[in-house]
Amino acid sequence: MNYLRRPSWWMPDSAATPEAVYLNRRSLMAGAGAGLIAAAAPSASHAAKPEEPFTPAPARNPAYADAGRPITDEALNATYNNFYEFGSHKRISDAAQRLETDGWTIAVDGLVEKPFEISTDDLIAGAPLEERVIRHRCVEAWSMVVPWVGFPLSHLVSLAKPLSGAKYVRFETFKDADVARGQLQFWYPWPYVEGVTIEEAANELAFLVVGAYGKVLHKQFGAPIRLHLPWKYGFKSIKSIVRVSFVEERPVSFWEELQSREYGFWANVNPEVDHPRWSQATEEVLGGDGRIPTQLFNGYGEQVAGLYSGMEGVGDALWR
Ligand SMILES: Nc1nc2c(c(=O)[nH]1)N[C@H]1C(S)=C(S)[C@@H](COP(=O)(O)O)O[C@H]1N2
Ligand SMILES: [Mo]
Repeated sequence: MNYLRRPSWWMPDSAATPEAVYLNRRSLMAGAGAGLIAAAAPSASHAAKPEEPFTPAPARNPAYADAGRPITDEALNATYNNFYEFGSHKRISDAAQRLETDGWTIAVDGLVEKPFEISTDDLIAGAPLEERVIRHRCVEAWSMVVPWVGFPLSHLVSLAKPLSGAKYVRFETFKDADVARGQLQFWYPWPYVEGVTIEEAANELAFLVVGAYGKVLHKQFGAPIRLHLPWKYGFKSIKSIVRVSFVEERPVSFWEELQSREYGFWANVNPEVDHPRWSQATEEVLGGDGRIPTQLFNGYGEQVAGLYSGMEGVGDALWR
């Protein structure tokens, strides 16, 4: 089990520092950059509302400063979304404004030392925040590049202190059909569920997103907190998370439950394994001018290929 291991570029060491000192040092560092007095620096996005500026602005991680293509236009991205809770089409951004993120909490439970509930405000205030410019590849064969603000999922895993029997991490989205009218579509298996292995959760690319484009996360992007797994098809990147469970059995995700032949558990991006109904060889860049070749693991093989060594026997399931 190596989920406490930090990537080589890791700087803060909260484990070796009392939490208060650690938090203070973060404000100090951020404040110094902006020419502010540390004590006057606001705590990270405390009680901030979606689309307000993210203050203090987390530093861009130099390892993920350039996605090799331009950042997708914010206005375009913010009006082209998959969020079936608000409708089974791309124009859900208005409907998603019904989402209320004040007082949002996440339950952390299952095979952990001690289950707990934490507000997203507290979680964010204690997290090693950074910005990453990252590629996203939807299983529908379109893609985008987003400057996400967030922190590695491994931070939440270490807070959770999973027991040795925990093999998978299961994520769940809110369920409230009064807010999310798409949830009246009873043939979908609400709530939206996703999952990863504990090893995938420890990978430096597995990211919990709480902001985008320098702002507190837009509602349509899955406020106040969503996952992003850039080497997997977009449906794995579950939005508006309310529960994170550490479990022994492999979770069955929303799309797998609906159509397991088309949407599997692994869903790693691979241009050579087609979706049963369309090719995955190329992708349409959102706001771009035409199709480009799709890359194995969406171009993030260096970070994640090792997770799947020796898994050839899994066959196409690894790729859809
Ligand atoms: N809860 C929830 N999460 C979700 C979805 C959804 O419908 N509901 N759609 C997924 C899909 S298919 C994609 S491509 C991305 C889209 O994220 P975006 O709208 O920020 O581009 O969110 C993923 N997360
Ligand atoms: Mo998607």
